Amino acid sequence: DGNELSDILSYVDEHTTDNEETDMYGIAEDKNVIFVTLESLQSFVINNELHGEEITPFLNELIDDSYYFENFYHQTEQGKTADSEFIMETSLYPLPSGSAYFTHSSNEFLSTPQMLAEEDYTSAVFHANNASFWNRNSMYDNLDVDHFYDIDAYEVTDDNSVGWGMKDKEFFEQSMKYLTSLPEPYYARFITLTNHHPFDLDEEDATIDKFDSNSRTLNQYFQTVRYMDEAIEEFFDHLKAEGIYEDSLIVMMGDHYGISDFHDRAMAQYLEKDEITPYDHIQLQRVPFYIHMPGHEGEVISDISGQVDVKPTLMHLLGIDDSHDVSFGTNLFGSDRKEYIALRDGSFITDDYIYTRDTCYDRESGEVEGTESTSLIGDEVDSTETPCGPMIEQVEQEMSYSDKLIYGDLFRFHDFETE
Ligand code: GP9
Ligand code: MN
Repeated sequence: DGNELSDILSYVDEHTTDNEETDMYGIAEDKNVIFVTLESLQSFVINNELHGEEITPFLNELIDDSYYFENFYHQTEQGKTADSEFIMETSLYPLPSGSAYFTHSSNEFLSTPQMLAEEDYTSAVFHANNASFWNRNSMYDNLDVDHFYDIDAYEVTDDNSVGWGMKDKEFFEQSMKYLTSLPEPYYARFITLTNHHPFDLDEEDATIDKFDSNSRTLNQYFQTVRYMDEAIEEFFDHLKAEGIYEDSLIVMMGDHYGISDFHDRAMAQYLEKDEITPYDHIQLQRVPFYIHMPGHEGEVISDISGQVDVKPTLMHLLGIDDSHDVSFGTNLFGSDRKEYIALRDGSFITDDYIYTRDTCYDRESGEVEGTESTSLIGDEVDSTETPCGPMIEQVEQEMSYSDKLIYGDLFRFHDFETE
């Protein structure tokens, strides 16, 4: 109802709307935006080694001339890739269960493609899978995506496929003819596929040896991650060859974890730890986030950040006023940021602490803050006894506001223009 909506709008106004001008504002104005979803890529492989070799040589080097966010968390739930898309196209949280792509695909949203259309951008999504997977075809119509290059746009053969479908190198190569035909400026989003569970790869494509543990999944993961690294490098080469690279803003984001806690023993072995604690588990939810703009040196940014921040950040770089948007993230280049990154299960990360499973950890050391006081008292979380306490309820409140917007389709009652 109307009152509910106005509560939510004032919350968002107070906590996430920021019109701060920074020297990054508008630096990518009118540029083509190329966004790459890095399937199942987790940050722990970046600048890390296996058998004494870099796992991701290209992505490691790319950090030198990109804005690279080393403490960027995925915020997805059961909707996995679809959730990651939903978050970055709307700056809302994904649903606690199921996926908004299926359950709320005809809701009213103010999406990134829609906001960019107002600036004369053409939007396109490239993904060599069936259009109906994750109900993308319906959702993309609703989000105002102009062109969806799905499996029918590609020549998929047994030879150029593995695991879930077309290999990423082929995918990028075959995408180029469509990309170059788009009217500029465009917002083109590429969703990769090869680095997907169970991480199968043809022997001829493997350029790093498997890991050796009790987890076949983790063992193979390093190989498909390396393959992705090479595919991205080739994609950059195509962009350069077509003269697209120089004038583009290239943004890349891991969509969600690839290795679940089912593989904790193997993961602990790889990370040379005794065990994977709940604190480690949260730290493993970091995924790479790159903003690469040719000609800009960039920097490694350690501030905590998350997928809800992508949309406001993009708008900021493009110089698009988004003060009318209802978003739960903040521009990553601003100084007036929210003080936590909330994960969908209620866990959260602040500058100093990590809260998960009723326990508050020191973010730096991973030590538990306080002792028994972090446990449940009756049915209530004793939220005053740890330094995380004050934020537990706010995070819950924020999630429930986001859920209410989606479940109630409340944007039907909101006029984004006149706010
Ligand atoms: C499917 C691909 C993978 O098209 O995006 O989806 P996921 O299983 O990672 O959610
Ligand atoms: Mn995925």
